[in-house]
Amino acid sequence: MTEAGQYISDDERRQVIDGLLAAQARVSPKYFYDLAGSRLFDVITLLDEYYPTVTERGILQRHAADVAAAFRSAAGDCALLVEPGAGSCEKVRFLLPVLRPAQYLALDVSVEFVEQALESLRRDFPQVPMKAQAADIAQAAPWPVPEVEGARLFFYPGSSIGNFTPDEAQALLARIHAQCLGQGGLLIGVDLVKDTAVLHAAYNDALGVTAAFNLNLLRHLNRLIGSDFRAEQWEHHAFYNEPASRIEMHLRAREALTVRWPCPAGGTSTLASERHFAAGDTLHTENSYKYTQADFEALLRRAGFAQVQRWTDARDYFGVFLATA
Ligand code: AVI
Repeated sequence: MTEAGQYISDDERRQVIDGLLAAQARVSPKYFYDLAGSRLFDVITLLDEYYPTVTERGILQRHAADVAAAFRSAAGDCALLVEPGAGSCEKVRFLLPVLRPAQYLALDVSVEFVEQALESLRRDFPQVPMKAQAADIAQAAPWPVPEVEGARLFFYPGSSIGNFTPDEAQALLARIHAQCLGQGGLLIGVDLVKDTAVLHAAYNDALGVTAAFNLNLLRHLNRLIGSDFRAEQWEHHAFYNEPASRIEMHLRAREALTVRWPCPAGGTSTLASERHFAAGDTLHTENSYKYTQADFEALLRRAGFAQVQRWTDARDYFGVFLATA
């Protein structure tokens, strides 16, 4: 999470500007999550229309003991539970009492945010040693996961995997598989393909919270690269792209407009410092892929996992997959 006194590296700044200048302008969904964006996302998870959070929580609540037993029988006792992108560390509460890991490691870009969450988790589970480490799991750098004797379980809930393209998702799953060192697994939450109307409503809620979450990204970009986006010139646009099996979120220009940003310090950059948008042009801000159970299982297998078990809700809206190395 980047806030006041924000820092963005030259490389990252160049990537953002490249995206703004692309034929279909785009920006990484990671820029949703400044402080306001993180709070807005928390509100999204409480909305009636946004079924993924409550559905996944229900599955974990009902099946955590089965998951722990399945992991134990496939890989043995859990020596280390690692949660990439841990955020508020809420869902791990279902696992800790039944999995009883020897250690819990929460990885996140914002280590301060996770540290706060760990304070209350430590009070509730004093027997489990816990640590937070800074890590951006989308980056190529190795994750700071300690060597342990015994099985590691990676826990990646929330269908965040859906925000990667299927190729990127497979690469990320393969990295996790490699880090299981032949004796561990991955427990992952995945949003499933379903009726288009249900998907549409989840990303176009009646209160407009998802719209505010999307528009807030413009304020964040202004702080990061000094651009002059004006939120009132843009509107939220989200739809299900059925052939690609993904929700697409865009910001659509309400009128013809030009966005400007300063040249990077030194002034030697060859990148343009403005982009014109015609009325109706969009800035693509997020993909959220939805999988069938069979397709996600196939993806896990292509990433190297040998055994896959899954649990779903009564409507088959969401799947929790346990894949072992
Ligand atoms: C974090 N991620 C899984 C959410 C999703 O559903 O793709 C982000 C989100 N975007 C709009 N609403 C929620």
